[in-house]
Amino acid sequence: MEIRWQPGHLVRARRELRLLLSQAQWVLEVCDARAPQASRERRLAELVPPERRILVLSHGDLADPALTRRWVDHFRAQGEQVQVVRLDRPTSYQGIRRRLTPPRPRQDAALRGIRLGAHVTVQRAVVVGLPNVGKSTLINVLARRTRARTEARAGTTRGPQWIRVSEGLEILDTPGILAPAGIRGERAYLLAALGLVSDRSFPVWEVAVWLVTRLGLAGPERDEAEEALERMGRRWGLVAKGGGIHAEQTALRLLQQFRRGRLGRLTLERPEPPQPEPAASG
Ligand SMILES: Nc1nc2c(ncn2[C@@H]2O[C@H](COP(=O)(O)OP(=O)(O)OP(=O)(O)O)[C@@H](O)[C@H]2O)c(=O)[nH]1
Ligand SMILES: [Mg+2]
Repeated sequence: MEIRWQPGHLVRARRELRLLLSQAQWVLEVCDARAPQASRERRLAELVPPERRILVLSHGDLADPALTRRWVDHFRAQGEQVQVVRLDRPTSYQGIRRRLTPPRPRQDAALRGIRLGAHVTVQRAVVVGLPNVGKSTLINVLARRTRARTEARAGTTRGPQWIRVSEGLEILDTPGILAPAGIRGERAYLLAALGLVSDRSFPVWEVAVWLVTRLGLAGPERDEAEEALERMGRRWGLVAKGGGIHAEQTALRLLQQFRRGRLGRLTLERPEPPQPEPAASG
């Protein structure tokens, strides 16, 4: 399977990545805790050293907690600064704010009460990551209000946008930036299952069959996964006139259930050395 999706605003944003990175001291690299390796923006580690970069694992509420701990250990062992966040627990974002804003200079007793405007230095951070990983949401939680538009659909943020999060902190929201060539192999299935690319850019039935097998909802054979999907379609009443199920609707329903955590807290990747991607042909 290969994902084919190149919206114009993402192509532009990719070209501007280097320029964006040069505009801030900090880079917040957001990935999805349910597939932290596959959902990372791979060129970032080469472009920005770990001292300037915080790896944010979003959707911590939907990921398997034990596997999330293993992923955190795995990334820390590689020298990364890591923070796991979850939308249902705003305090989980505090560690990011602490790292980004240096302690204020201690006020001299004699000066207390005088506004020390000159001492307030503004920290700037740029948020980057694949589409729909939760970049704008992260900014909104840190700003404690809705400043950036968010949606459960890949490709929501159209262009870079500076957002003032607090007195000493400004964050640049950016559109998700995908690798240039078509994404292939296992990574394509992982990104598709998580909804990090448009649902129109991949064959949904194929991804649903893969997910059923991956989650162990049926035996390892393709037939078994397809039969399990048939049963789900019937249970959901997605039956066509001829008596067969609406395959596409059934597949999408399963993907939605997984993405919303209705199947439980599930992580699709285990921390192991990354597999090399199959070489692009033609
Ligand atoms: N459950 C849960 N949902 C989250 C979390 N973070 C973000 N979301 C949801 O994920 C969806 C995508 O979030 P956005 O902030 O729009 O993602 P983005 O990276 O800005 O997406 P683009 O602008 O399309 O690149 C939204 O529906 C958010 O509510 C989280 O920690 N937990
Ligand atoms: Mg966004």
